[in-house]
Amino acid sequence: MSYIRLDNLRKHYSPQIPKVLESLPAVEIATNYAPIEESVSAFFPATFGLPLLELKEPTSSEETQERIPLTVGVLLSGGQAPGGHNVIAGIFDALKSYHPASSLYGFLMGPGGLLKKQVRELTADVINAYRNSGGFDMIGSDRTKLEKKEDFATALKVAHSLGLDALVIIGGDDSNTNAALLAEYCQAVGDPLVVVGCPKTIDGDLKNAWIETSFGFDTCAKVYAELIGNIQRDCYSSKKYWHFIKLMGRSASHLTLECALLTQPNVAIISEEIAAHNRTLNDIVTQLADVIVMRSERGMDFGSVLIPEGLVEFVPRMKALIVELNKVLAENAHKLHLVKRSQILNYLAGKLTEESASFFLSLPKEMAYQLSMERDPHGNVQVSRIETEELIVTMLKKELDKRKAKGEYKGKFSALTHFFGYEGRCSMPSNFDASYCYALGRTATYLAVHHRSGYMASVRNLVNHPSEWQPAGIPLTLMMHLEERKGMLKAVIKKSLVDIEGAPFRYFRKHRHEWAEGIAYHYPGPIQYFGPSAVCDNTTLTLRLENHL
Ligand code: FBP
Repeated sequence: MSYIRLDNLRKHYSPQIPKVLESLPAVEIATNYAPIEESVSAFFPATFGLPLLELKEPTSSEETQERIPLTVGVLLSGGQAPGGHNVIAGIFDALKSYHPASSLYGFLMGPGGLLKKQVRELTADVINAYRNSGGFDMIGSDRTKLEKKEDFATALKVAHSLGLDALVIIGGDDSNTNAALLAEYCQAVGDPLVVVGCPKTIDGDLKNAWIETSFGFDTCAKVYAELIGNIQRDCYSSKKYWHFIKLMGRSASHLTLECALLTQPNVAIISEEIAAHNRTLNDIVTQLADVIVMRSERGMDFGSVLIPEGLVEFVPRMKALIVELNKVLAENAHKLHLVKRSQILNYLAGKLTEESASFFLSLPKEMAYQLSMERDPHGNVQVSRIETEELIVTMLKKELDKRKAKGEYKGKFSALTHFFGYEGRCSMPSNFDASYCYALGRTATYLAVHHRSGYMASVRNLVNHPSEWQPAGIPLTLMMHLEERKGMLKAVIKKSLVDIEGAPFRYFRKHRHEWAEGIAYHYPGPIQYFGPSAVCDNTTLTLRLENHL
């Protein structure tokens, strides 16, 4: 029998593309204007108020201008997300079909590579080696922020030295906010460089009225759901463990919710609900203990619990502590290396309010250390490294022991913890993400061809067949609102959290009691790349429910 490696075979997969993107589309101004956050205009005097754009099939007489080769730069920013290479492939193919002498440069290791002019030309050989593959290793990524005037001036100098007509920034909300700032800078200094963004993040929190989902979310959720399903089947087979599974998603719980919809665990904690009801860690533990006791009484000393990695930041008391710690860490950054590890917790506690200090010191030591770790360049707590699942299990053991002592619980609690994060972020993109990313890349190129700067490439109608997807250009400033960052009001792209009145959460709320009480596990199995379209081309349940399917 012959043998073919899937990753090799996959290089030859042809993403399905919207009809509109098969050849150079025309750009039309959309008539359905959305409400605008006027307060943002002060921060973006040159680019605020751009119209929404739709890409349409051109009429045959439409293109009159001579085509001149374009030179475009691209960079990946932030955490990896499946499909990034296909965005680049989409940009490349559209550029070459626009004019074969066009060229594409990739900046190495993200925005940092742009500032240092670390760059490689992306030729057909390079692109072909990475088609439909996971990861960002074609050019790498980092979390360098582009937000200072000097950074923009350096970026422009680099762009000029390479003769760039356009720069495509593939990133999440913060990276696209920075893309908007660069576009604004270019406009303000009269530079013709076109800056276009693409919506990336496995967290799924870069979505709004115009962006249906960020790329990578679909694949990641499917990978995690496969693993959760496998664990649940093991759990149901041996009937002896409780599995506590933390899932990536720095702030929003979209990944946890989608995985819950796909696998129907006994419990899924959704951070946004915890925050909405002002629940404490003790409330969460009490609720979990109630489910464990109830299942035990029914003869089921086993189960599955999904925990979003951002949970700690949504528990009000913890949130207050993190805000204080952020400030203390920033103010004392230059002195911290002088403090011994054995003294660091007391040192930090000494600088917190009395209430936060006593809460901080009451936490398990490891957790307190994890909360004190350096923030990422955007000021975020590195929640992936906080072992919330361990904290919850430790607290649960105590609570169940108490109940046992009172004769309220007779079961056996044997807990195992897991964290699914990095194992999903670079996986081979699903058919959906492969096609979606490719379409985003083509859209970005066509926005550049039409000199539309300050836009995010968008592809909509995603629950339909890809041929019916609708590409568009969304003004970056349209997605912004004002937020306080490091004590200052800034205009930033708004992060989308789980809407607890939205259809996906309502579906979860309606069913979670039956999932808690019995066995309703689903075992989704691995991502399918071949087979019936209804199995291998579908996207998330979140999107289906949001579209009333
Ligand atoms: P982005 O928001 O940049 O897409 O990154 C998302 C994410 O994968 C989070 O889910 C996670 O908390 C974080 O990155 C981990 O970051 P790092 O790669 O720096 O450890």
